[in-house]
Amino acid sequence: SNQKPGWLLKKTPYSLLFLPPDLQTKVFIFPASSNTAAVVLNASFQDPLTSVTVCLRSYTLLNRAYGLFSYATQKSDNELLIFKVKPNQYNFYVGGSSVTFSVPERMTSGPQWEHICMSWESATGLVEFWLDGQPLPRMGMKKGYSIGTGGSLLLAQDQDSVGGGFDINQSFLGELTGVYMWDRVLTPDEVRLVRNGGTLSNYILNWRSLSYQIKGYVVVKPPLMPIY
Ligand SMILES: *[C@@H]1O[C@H](CO)[C@@H](O)[C@H](O)[C@H]1NC(C)=O
Ligand SMILES: *[C@@H]1O[C@H](CO)[C@@H](O)[C@H](O)[C@H]1NC(C)=O
Ligand SMILES: [Ca+2]
Repeated sequence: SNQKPGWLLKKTPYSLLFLPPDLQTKVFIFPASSNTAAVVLNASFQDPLTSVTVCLRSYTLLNRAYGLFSYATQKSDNELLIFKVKPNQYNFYVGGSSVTFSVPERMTSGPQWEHICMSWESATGLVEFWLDGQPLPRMGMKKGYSIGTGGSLLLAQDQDSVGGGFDINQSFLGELTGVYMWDRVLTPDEVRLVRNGGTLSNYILNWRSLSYQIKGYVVVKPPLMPIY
């Protein structure tokens, strides 16, 4: 067919509006390990962040390390980073420091989507990590710090410089969906709501209205099974 990539362009009687697409029924597929594939996100926040929450869902069979969510500034390539070291270990970075969450073995066998929410607040330094709706014991780092503006934000790689420095052995191979970011720490009720596909307000990143740019081999498709 000659169907145009409709998401960029929505006609109204009076004007052309450029609306970011609603990806509710879509996933990003990263079909191959690479040091080029990534989804670059437009997360414009005007002031340095003293609180933040990031939520996303991932689906992968990888056993090796990979970057899921990477925000790099001139000051630190790991200004905000969600990095999975191995199936039972997540590392979260703020301002170049990190905490490690060793998570329990999964009770069920077989592949499944994994939902995470990670938050950090400057006032206490506390990091919250919610895995499939369960909070882990909190840890802390970078008390008093602020996450800088004007950096480069992307999915599926770990930046070692602003916008680059990818390592194929730390690339994500699999499927991602439901990526959200707020400049606050979500309440437990809000985390549950997000996990169940509900909507909140005041997003920095909103999967239902996402400004993104694909780099390299990334495919956008519906999931093969319902996610919620
Ligand atoms: C990024 O987001 C900001 C605020 O939502 C918007 O003003 C800007 O046009 C966006 N940039 C791109 C390249 O989409
Ligand atoms: C990635 O890992 C493979 C297998 O361990 C290794 O042979 C290769 O040199 C690594 N590549 C890089 C860029 O580190
Ligand atoms: Ca890095």
